[in-house]
Amino acid sequence: MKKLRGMHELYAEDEIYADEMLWRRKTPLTRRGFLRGAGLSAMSAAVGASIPFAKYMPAGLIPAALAQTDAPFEIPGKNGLMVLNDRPINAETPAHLLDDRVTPTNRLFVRNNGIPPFTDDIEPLAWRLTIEGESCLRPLSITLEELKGRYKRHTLQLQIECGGNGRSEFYPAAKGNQWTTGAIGCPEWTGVRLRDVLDDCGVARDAVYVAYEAADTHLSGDPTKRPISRGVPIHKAMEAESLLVWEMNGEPLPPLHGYPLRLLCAGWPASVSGKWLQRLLIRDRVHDGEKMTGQSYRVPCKPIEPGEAVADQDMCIIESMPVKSLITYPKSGIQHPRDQKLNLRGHAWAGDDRVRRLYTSVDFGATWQAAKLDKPVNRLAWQHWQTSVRFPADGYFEVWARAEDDNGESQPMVLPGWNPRGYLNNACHRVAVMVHA
Ligand SMILES: Nc1nc2c(c(=O)[nH]1)N[C@H]1C(S)=C(S)[C@@H](COP(=O)(O)O)O[C@H]1N2
Ligand SMILES: [Mo]
Repeated sequence: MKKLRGMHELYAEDEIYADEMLWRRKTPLTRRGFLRGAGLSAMSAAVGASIPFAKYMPAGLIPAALAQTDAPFEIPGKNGLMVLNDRPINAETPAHLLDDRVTPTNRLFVRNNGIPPFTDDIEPLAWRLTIEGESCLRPLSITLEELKGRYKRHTLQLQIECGGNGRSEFYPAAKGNQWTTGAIGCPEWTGVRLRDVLDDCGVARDAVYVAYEAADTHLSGDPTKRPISRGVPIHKAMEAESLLVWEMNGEPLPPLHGYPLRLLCAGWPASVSGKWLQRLLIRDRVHDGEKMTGQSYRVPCKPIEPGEAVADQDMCIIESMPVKSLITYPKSGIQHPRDQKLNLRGHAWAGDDRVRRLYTSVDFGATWQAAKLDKPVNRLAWQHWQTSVRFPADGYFEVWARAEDDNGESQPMVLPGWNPRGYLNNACHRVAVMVHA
């Protein structure tokens, strides 16, 4: 079930928590001031102007500009997202709001496993990244300012999709955020290549994995626990598109997306793209950090019956994500006149691979027609498609979209293999169209 809550409700329950969650503002004893940096920019963006007296603004105060509305709870700086959970904040984007070729910041889903660091505490240029680990030859500690100055900058459009996107459709139901289709986006990111930094540190011959540790804290408040620490094999870390980024869509990373520095390894479950990045470990083994083991981001190595138990040694870590697509226009449920063509468009992506064809159907998959499909702007960016269809009669129709990757793998029309945590649902996206005379 979708959870639509009002901002007032969140503030009424716990105003300090709401304030901290939304703006990452630390509540001073005086309960005043201190909102600056990215937290202040997030609030400014939400109210639509700079806030000259921000330093006097009491903690726990909903800006009146946002309070005087009955709209369901919106994460400030976001537009139209569905909130799935507010402890921690998780929100997804309805398909028709992902219509832009480059996902705007206000339309990118948010997935947090823990409590983000306080934005007020962060001096972005002094932020430190440490690189060490068993297979790191020359451990390095570098500030964000040095990182920006020392390595060549790259700007790429890279798609990130939560491994659990589509989870809500699995039966028996899987625990976790009940994502429908909206935990995906493809913004433009700016940073340096991870491999340029790793080369500087020296990667030993026995290196197997590169892992991240970050500044967010465990929901329980226990400082000895981490919310998440994942990683990728060396070959993925060394790809030209694996980046350490500080900008999204030409602006500093927003607080909820990893300000001031994050890792981005596109095409894999987005959980490998560590936010609030503090430490990289070059490991001589498969990383064994939080959410690398057990059922987290792992699926049965061989297909199983829905609901069947799987032994730990039969679970495999998810790597490249499967081929998938979205219909971003029209919005599901529209009315359409029968004598007119209906234009359709959307995006398609295929993990490390490329999409080679996109088909649509208006007869529940009985027949398919090929759409026009663009090449990706750069490797690991999603690809745009468009086509138009006619309807033979009045009544209820569904438009289905199905992508096929370069290996000939196609999206399934029904649910793919059940797995305990409900990962990797790449079933075809569908929208409803009511055709009338
Ligand atoms: N430090 C840290 N990095 C993290 C997470 C987190 O909770 N903490 N969540 C991961 C998961 S599960 C996902 S899907 C993506 C979500 O990225 P976004 O919130 O920028 O869309 O961040 C990943 N990186
Ligand atoms: Mo995720």
